[in-house]
Amino acid sequence: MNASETKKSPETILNYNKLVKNHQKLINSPNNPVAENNGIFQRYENPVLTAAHAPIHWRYDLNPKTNPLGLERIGINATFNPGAIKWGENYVLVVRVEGNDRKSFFAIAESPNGVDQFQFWDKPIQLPQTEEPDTNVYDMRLTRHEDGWIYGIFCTERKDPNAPAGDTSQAVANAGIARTKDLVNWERLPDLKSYTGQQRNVVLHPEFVEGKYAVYTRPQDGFINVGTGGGIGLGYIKNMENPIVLDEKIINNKAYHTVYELKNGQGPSPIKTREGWLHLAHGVRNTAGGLRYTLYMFMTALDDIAKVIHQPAGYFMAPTYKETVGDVPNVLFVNGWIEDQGKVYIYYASSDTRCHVAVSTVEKLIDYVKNTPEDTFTSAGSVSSIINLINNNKGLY
Ligand code: M1P
Repeated sequence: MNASETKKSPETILNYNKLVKNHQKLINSPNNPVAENNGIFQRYENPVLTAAHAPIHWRYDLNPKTNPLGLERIGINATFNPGAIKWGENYVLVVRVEGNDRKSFFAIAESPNGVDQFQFWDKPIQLPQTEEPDTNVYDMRLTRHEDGWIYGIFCTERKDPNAPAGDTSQAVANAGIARTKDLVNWERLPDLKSYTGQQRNVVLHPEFVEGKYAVYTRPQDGFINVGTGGGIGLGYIKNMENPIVLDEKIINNKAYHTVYELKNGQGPSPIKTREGWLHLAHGVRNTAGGLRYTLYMFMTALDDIAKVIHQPAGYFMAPTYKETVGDVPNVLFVNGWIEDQGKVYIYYASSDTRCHVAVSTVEKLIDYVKNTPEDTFTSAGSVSSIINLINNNKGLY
């Protein structure tokens, strides 16, 4: 190939300029609250992150010698399930970025206001490996622990060594653990050791409990099906450098004919309030159209984090029509929220494809968990709750 053949053509230069311009336009487009809300939380019009937010220099070889035609080299398929943390004045997400090759990895995106202008840092996180390399990693929960570290607990997935010959999809899920003080340098700790099968949706509680680390778990028999496992568990770890979970017990179980009938999982680390710990979780039920993932809330006691003291019936958030569409349809999933001076920024993802924000307040969420009727587990019970409300409203409408 001679020199003139390797030069960028005018058409290629035009394409690059257009790419950069459109990317900047996407990042800088304002995000407005949607017109309607239920008083509990405020959704926003646009996703805060999509695959198109991935930086151009992650995707394109910008060297005219090696990419004279200006083609995309590495495709990004989705950005979803972010962990979240307030970082100085800014709002930071540790995003699950998934390439066209199906591998997920973590990358940090930062915004000055929490609802728009999220921009990825220069490079994805290069996560240190254990002796047994991860095949795939995803869904990092961030916890600013009172020991001074920021912990990121995530799912690490590897091929099941006991899968029958010819079965190329069986995997084993476990919790990988990394910690940092600056979000740049990450120290990898050993993977979680628990005695209850596979683990996904493992989350660190931010405070010591009787001198131990407390972790929310989700024991499961298989990779997808929780089987006889399931429910949100709570266990204790003496030393994060040798993370063995002790005394694991289920504090919030799956239950027949609820939105968390099939399985559930703790979302982000809980928020401490004057009334108790606010928890956000996902619940899964089966339908003729496949699994449906919605978000629900509950509150645990300040003096006993194993005790659920309030749990509203049903879901807190379910996918809107637009949110039902994506790689894995009908899914809302959450593993990041930020409490900031009484405001709560909930970073949820839809259909394993993109990230959104919904904004509420601690005050509203406490009211929601305390005063929404609990599940009665029957239709007649649901009607009773409505009749009570109607009777209390008599004379008021
Ligand atoms: O595809 C929906 C979600 O499925 C898994 O969650 P769970 O373990 O509760 O079924 C995870 O893979 C999650 O990342 C994904 O969003």
